[in-house]
Amino acid sequence: MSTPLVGIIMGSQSDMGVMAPAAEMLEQLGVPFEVTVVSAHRTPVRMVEYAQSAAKRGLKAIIAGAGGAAHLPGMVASLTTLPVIGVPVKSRNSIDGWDSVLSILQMPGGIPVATMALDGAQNAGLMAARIVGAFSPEVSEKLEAYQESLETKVMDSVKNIEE
Ligand code: RP5
Repeated sequence: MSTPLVGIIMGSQSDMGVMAPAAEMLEQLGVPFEVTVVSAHRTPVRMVEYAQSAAKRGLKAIIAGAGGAAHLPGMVASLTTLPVIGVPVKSRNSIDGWDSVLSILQMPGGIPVATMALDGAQNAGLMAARIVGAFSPEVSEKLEAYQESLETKVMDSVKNIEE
């Protein structure tokens, strides 16, 4: 197994269903990754250790998903200079997801989090792959092929409609 280049973390095991597409995307694009649960509020020391060791362990980007008072992505971003991609999770006690979106999106100047759409884990996987792909021709080629496959799908549907 190669050294993970992307870390996928989430505030609770209950986020796994929403976060799985990030892992699937990275798998499909051949980007090695790791997945674990890190809670900003319930395992704060673990969060600090994870974020502070991430770059030393070889990670190039961190995808962090959380719901409700979703402080994990922002706090992790404050503890590393790696790019952090935030996924707001619409958890069951969520105020329609807005709590998750706003607590990840509204970062103070100086500490950026690349915030995805609500439950947007697939794009988080793609964004992390793009970061890795900027330095890896192999991953970049797979991303190109992926985007071509999206175009082909749409053009096939156009043909079906027009026939
Ligand atoms: C957040 O609270 C987690 O990210 C999750 O989205 C939400 C609910 O967590 P559980 O109560 O299911 O553990 O911290």
